[in-house]
Amino acid sequence: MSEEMHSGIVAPQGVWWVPAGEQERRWVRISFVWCMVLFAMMPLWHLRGGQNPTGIRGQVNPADFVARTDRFINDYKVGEENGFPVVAPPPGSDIYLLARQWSWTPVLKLKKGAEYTLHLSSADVNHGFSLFPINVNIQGVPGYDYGLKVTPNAAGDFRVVCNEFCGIAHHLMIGKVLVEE
Ligand SMILES: [Cu+2]
Repeated sequence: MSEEMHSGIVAPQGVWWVPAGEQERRWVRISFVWCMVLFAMMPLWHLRGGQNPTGIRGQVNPADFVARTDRFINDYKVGEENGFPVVAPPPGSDIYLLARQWSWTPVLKLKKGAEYTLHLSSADVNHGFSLFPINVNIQGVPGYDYGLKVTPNAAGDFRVVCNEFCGIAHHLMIGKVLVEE
């Protein structure tokens, strides 16, 4: 049988068991070294880059998280806005933000320079916490309490935008964080 004539039944005559040429080996070595560089960058950038928040994570029953958020609202409620409670917790306290289809509860009123422990979770599906116009991104996952030490370093009126598609009214899911001097 000639070399050109082959089918799925008769294996073509190959060359892949010939040892790799020097050029090919060089590229394999370069690729390997580059893989290692990228691999090392993950932990390195976590520590040096300061862009990955290190939080306190724990499991929580979604209904329990809703109850905790309600308690938090009852404790520190100062008003209402568009039917949503406005909550002004004291500095140093644990603050709760509940994501659900399709809202963020409550409106948080914080003090600039004060430290809080933010607890974020969802009552139903995955939501994305994105603080606008500042680049802060956290996931709100049902069943998990994502705790994060936060210190607002700028006063203003911020929006919380959901950046994880969560259903038909996802684009309307906008929360509010107020930071006072
Ligand atoms: Cu969404």
